[in-house]
Amino acid sequence: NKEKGFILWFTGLSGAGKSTLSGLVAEELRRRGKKVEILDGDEVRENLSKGLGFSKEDRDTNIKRIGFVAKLLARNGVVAITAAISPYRETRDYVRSTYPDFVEVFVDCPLEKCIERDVKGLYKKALAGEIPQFTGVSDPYEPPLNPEIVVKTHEQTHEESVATIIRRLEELNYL
Ligand code: GGZ
Repeated sequence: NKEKGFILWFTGLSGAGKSTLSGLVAEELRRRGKKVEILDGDEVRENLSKGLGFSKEDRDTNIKRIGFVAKLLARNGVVAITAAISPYRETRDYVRSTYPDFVEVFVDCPLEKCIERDVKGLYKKALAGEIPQFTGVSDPYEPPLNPEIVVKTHEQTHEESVATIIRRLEELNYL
């Protein structure tokens, strides 16, 4: 079981900390001898999903592509880490249904905190109406109901969140 690949699926608002945490978790897993790939929302949209927008249909297409590639990697022994907003519960659950070893990490951060951080200035634009269909502002985000892991990035340091994730992966017998 511990040699198996699996999908580690981060979900959460823009600016919640998905990319940062996925990078830190990847580092720790590599230190432990795992093969790891990260499918980051931003990077996927420049390559695999180039040309897709943010309608429900396009987001679902994006998420299903990421899920498909993650599955190919995981079944070859790689830990496939994904970090896309993946706002729709049903679409996440669909991806879950395509692969048995699927671990969902809810990066829980209140919208107000994400707006305060606004690392890329996107919330400011979205709140001004300059970016339509912006998740959390003018587009839905459906939090997971039963994620395997929850980290609260407004209450925990990144190190604590990484430790929470690693500990839980050990409990689930993936490490
Ligand atoms: C949400 C948007 C939008 C809209 C551009 N809504 O924080 P970021 O900047 O770097 O990450 C966000 C990224 C979202 O792409 P995903 O592929 O993760 O989304 S999804 O899972 O819903 O397919 C954000 C930026 O793109 N961005 N416009 N309207 N985020």
